[in-house]
Amino acid sequence: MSTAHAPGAPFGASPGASTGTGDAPASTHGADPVLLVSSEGAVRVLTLNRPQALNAFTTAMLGQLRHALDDAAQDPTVRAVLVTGAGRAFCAGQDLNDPYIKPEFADADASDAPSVGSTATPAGGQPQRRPKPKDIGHLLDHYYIPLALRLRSMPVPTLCAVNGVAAGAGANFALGCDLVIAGRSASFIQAFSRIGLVPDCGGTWLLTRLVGRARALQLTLLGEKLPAEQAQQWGLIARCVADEELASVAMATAQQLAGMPTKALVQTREALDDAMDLGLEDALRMEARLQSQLGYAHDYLEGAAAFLDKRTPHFKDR
Ligand code: LHQ
Repeated sequence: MSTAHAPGAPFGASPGASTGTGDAPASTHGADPVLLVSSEGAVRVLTLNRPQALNAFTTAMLGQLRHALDDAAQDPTVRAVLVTGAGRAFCAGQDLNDPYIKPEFADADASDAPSVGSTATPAGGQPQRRPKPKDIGHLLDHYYIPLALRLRSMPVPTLCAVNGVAAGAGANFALGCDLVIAGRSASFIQAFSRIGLVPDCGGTWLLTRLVGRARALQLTLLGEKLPAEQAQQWGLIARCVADEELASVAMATAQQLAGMPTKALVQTREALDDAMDLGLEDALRMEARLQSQLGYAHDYLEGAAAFLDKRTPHFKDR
C-alpha cells in the first residue's frame, strides 16, 4: 500500500489509498477523504482527516473507521494498527454539527421541548427557537458501540499517537487502544459534562479502570483539560514525548509490536481486561488455560528455541 505523504498527516498516509466520505469501505470519490489509510511494513496507519473541525467524528468517519479496523483485522499481513489525527488535534469527539444528532428547530408553539438560548421573550414577536430532540443514543447503538467493541477485539495490538487535543468520544477512542503515546502539547478532555451528557465510547469502563474512581470523577465531572504529561503521571496513557518525536516514537513502537508474538499480545490484553472482574484463583486458572493453548503455538516454540539458540526469533502467529 502507498506511503506517499499527505499534507497535515504525520505518517505516510496517502489519500489515494484511503476511504472516501460515505459510510462505506475504501473509496476515493468526492471531497477530501475523512480517513487516510496507509501501511508501513506490517503496521496499518489510520489517520483521522478533518483537521478543519479538529477531526471531530462524523457518522461517515465513524463508519469508515470501523470498516478500516475490520479490514486490518482480516488482513493477515497487518500485525499492528496505529491511529492518529491530521493537523493540530487528534479528535474533538462527536461532531456536534452532524445532522444525525444536531437538533432541528421548530417554533415555540410547535413543540413542548425546552427552549434554548436566551430565555427572555424576544423582541418584535419573533418565535423562540425550540429544539426537536432526537434520540442521540441511536448514534451510540449504531456507530460508537460497534466501533469501541471492534477496537477492543482487534486481533492485533493497537496504538494511538495523540497529536493534539482529544476530547469527548475522541479521548475515549484513543484510550481504548492498547498503548497511547501523546505529544507534549496534547491533552485529554472528558467534554461530555460541559454539554449535559455522560461519558461514552467506553469512558465509564475505561476511566475507572485506568485511573480509579476519584480521578475518573474529577475528569468527567469537571470536564477540564488534562495535559499529556499529567495523563502519563496518572497512568492514563503509556508515554508522553516531545511533539516533534511523536511520529517517529509511535511508528517505532508500532513496528516493535508488529514484530512480536501477536497472539500472545492480544491474549494478554484480553486476560488483563478479564482479570479486573475475577478473583485470584479464577485469574490463576485463566492464566494456566491461556498458557496451555499458547504452549502449542508456533510463536512460543519459536521464541523459546530462539532464546536457547541465542538468535532473533521470527514470530508469525496471528
Ligand atoms: C467542532 C468540534 C465538534 C464540531 C471543534 N464538533 N466542530 C456521542 C453521541 C451523541 C451525541 C453527542 O456526543 C457523543 C460523544 C461526544 O464526543 S460528546 C463531546 C463532543 N465534543 C465536544 O463537546 C468538544 C467540543 N470542542 C471543544 O470543546 C473545543 O473545540 C476543543 C477544546 C476540543 C478545542 O478547542 P480549541 O483548540 O479552542 O479549538 P476551537 O474550539 O476553536 O475549534 C476549532 C474548530 O473546530 C471550530 O470551528 P471553526 O469553524 O469555528 O474554526 C470548532 O467549531 C470546530 N470543532 N470541536 N465536537
